[in-house]
Amino acid sequence: MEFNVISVVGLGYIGLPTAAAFAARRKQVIGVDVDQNAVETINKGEIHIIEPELDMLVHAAVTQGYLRATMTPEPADAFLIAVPTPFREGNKPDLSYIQAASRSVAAVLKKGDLVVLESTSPVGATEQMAAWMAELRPDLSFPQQAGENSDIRVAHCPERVLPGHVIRELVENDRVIGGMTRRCGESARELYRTFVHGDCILTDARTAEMCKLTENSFRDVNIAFANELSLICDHLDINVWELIRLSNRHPRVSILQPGPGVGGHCIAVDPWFIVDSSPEHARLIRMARVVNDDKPHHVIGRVERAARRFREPVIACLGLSFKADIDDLRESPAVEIVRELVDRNIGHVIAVEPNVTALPAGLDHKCELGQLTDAVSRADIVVILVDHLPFRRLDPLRLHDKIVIDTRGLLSQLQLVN
Ligand code: SAJ
Repeated sequence: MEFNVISVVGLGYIGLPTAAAFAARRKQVIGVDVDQNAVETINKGEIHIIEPELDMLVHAAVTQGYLRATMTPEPADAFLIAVPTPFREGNKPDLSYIQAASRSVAAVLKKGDLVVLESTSPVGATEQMAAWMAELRPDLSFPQQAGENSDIRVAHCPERVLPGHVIRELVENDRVIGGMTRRCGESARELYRTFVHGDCILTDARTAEMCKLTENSFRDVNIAFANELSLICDHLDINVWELIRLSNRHPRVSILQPGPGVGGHCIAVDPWFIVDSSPEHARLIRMARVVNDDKPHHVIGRVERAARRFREPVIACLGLSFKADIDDLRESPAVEIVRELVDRNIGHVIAVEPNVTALPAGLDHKCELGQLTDAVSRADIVVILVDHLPFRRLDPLRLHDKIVIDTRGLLSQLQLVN
């Protein structure tokens, strides 16, 4: 099967780099998005999201004529669906974006086409997507109706790239490909081999769906273990960072790092898809979510207790993004903590976030966006929320007369370095 024209539906953090990766291999790529601004920006050869190296790739792809964006799907040989799968009330997965995307694609499908779901999805979503498309196209056969002989092939191939390293990981990471039938999987594998250097391993769609959820839940459970240790160590007056460093000297122990909580749109969301599918069995996975979601409140409590020592405390909060050296503030525990400190009027809060030029809505009029050196020198309390590079370079002497609440273990690294 030859894939000359590839359509990527959803031009966000995953879809746009994927579209650019195909275009860089000289495939004709049609990007589809409902956001007019995204479509216009891409067609100018520019990007609407921040990811290292992506701007150059997209610029080259558009100017050389391999990539263009549109708001409505057009015929293609393969369609990749990379739209968000958030959760709605009650931590239930919201498949409405997948439903809308697959229905819009169904309208332009022709015999022999491949449709791949890339969005992280609960188990059964790929079959559901195929059912939605089949409803609209009774003239075509789908794998659930015709098995290996279907007109349309359908597969799930979850993305696994780390924000900030997307371009490299897209090419190097192994891919798990779950076909609704063997031929569906083989067809998707051929498509991904266009740019993937890692192994492309075949399985069924349900296993591929569960595999992605498992990877992120594994990380969530392990971070919860570290976060729980940090609470126990606070209580017992033990340095958790030293404890973890020492424990990790054991050849079969590898504990992750505690933090102010777990942020981002993946690890804090995906485990709920497992809990929702199998609530009576997913006890540990649910509890890990609860432990990690609770961590910001513990940090706020510590700041509140420290602030009682001052009449008008000045609190410098270092970092707002959900992890180091990125500008993404969405679902960030650091933002949650700063917002709560400000709302409770605990003191004068100065937020330091070197990767943004303005505070997010809701914080902009309530706290100051400061510079590192100035904020630290004015502060009574310094709360380290993100381990950004400039913070890792901070001279620990600047902190000697401050109360430091260090959620990232930066201080223990600084003391080791100096
Ligand atoms: N965190 C800790 N302690 C740690 C590691 C992380 O507190 O030891 C926190 C971070 O500060 C951050 C959150 O966890 O708030 C998530 O960060 P992350 O770097 O672990 O992961 P993400 O959300 O940026 O990307 C994850 C990745 N999944 C895994 O590593 C299993 C990535 O490969 C996935 O593609 C991505 O989710 C996704 O899109 O699902």
